[in-house]
Amino acid sequence: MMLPPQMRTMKTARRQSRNARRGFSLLEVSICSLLVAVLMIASLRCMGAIVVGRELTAQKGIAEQLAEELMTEIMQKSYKDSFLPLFGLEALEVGYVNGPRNYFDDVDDYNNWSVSPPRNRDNSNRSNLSGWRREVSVAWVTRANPNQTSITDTGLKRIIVTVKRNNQTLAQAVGYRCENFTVDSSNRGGGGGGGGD
Ligand SMILES: [Ca+2]
Repeated sequence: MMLPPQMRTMKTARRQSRNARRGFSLLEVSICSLLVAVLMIASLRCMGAIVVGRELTAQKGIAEQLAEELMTEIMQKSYKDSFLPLFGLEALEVGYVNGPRNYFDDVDDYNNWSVSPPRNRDNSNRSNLSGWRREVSVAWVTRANPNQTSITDTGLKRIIVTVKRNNQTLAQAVGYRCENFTVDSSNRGGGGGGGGD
């Protein structure tokens, strides 16, 4: 049946209004979906950062322990060799340049020690430390300014132990050893410095 032009106009207007409402609803849904997606991405990034942060904190803890352990070992040694002391390994010790460290008997024997992965004092390997490295540098420093190195024996040595994982430095320990400082090894824990680590 043919409707009058006025009624056709009203019907068309109602249809257009319904379409407009439907289009607006779809737009709202789209915006909501986009917001949810953005929030999910932000949440995942946040979770990822937390996981990475925890992993890095755990690795730094291991690195600090490795650095402290080696520093303690070095600080228990003599300031210098008792027989014809040189800076570094003495003549009869150069065969132990790569360990075992059982034969290191003074502080500067550790100079340039760099091994990956870290080893026990008897040179045996340690487990679960693939990609890790411990490095040691020893230098004479002036007493007036311990940050300033010296080419002559000042009676004070600076020891730096650096621990890296995949070439990234995660911990560094700095110690100073005086010539007139004597370590009382009987007062140290862990069986007086014995053992293999
Ligand atoms: Ca020595």
